[in-house]
Amino acid sequence: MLDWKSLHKTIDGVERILLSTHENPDGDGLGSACAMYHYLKSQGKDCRLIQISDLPYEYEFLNGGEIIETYRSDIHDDWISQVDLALIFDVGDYRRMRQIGDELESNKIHVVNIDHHPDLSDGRFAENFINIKAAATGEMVYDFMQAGNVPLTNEIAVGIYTGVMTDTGSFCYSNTNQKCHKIAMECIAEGVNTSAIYQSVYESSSKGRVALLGLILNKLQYNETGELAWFTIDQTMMDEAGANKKDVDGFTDFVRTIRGVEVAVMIFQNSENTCRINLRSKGKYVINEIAKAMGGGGHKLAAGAVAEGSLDEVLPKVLAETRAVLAQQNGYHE
Ligand SMILES: [Mn+2]
Repeated sequence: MLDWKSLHKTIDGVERILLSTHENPDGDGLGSACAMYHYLKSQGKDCRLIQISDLPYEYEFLNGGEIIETYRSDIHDDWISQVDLALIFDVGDYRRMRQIGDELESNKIHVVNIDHHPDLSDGRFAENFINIKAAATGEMVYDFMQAGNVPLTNEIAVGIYTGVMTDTGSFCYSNTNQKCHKIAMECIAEGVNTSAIYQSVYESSSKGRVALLGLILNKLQYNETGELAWFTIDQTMMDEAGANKKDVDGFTDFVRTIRGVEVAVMIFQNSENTCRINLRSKGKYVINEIAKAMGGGGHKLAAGAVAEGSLDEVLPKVLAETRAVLAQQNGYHE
């Protein structure tokens, strides 16, 4: 059991608190941070939720009161330099905070990691609250609230529910358990509109996103056994589809749904000299070692990395790593 009471104590003893999550934020990181934001505000804390990326359109519903800020050095550095405490949700790796992490480090801020990703022993977190058995970081925020007898308000419940819903693939993935459903029940009791959240997250594709999906499906590639499927995205495709960087989220999950595919890989050239790598497994193979080898990390069945280099440089490396893992593991079972 994690000592959530000690975290309550730490929070009670400070005034100014920064909340953040990883780049390209998802429903779990944002939902967890939002739930905590509303709790801290109710406690009269001076807190802000600042993260490094643009807010994905599908999570606008979390942003009532425009509480989610995108980091800008000129706007935020002064404030960040004065914080007493930073709470980081679902980050997986300290580096995935980018400049926010650098600011926290250079100002020697007490940074607390709240996460269900494996502990990377980064050393830059002053405290780690890690529970790799939790289906979502949102579940851990729920545990934190429980430990402090904090009643769930609607706003807190919306954040927690969003975390659990998105990280369990709407209560379908293998990490879904009774506790996830119990949390959902309590959130619904607080008036959370579950179908509205579902629609916001999964039924708000832009036309550019769908056009891009068409392009990637057209050039989807498979290995000899058909267990591995991969696709690449370059700027030409983005331009042709009229898509933006946020539009690529979820494509790897979709490719994993193909019958016979065990591992799906996306490689997206997201800047001149970096590629974003996304890996998804149905469960037969553990794929976070591949992400690690590429400088990233993640869960056993869902992981990613941002690697230096062009598509032509990164693709062969990722494929070689992935093929090696498939050959080595020859079928992994939990
Ligand atoms: Mn998560």
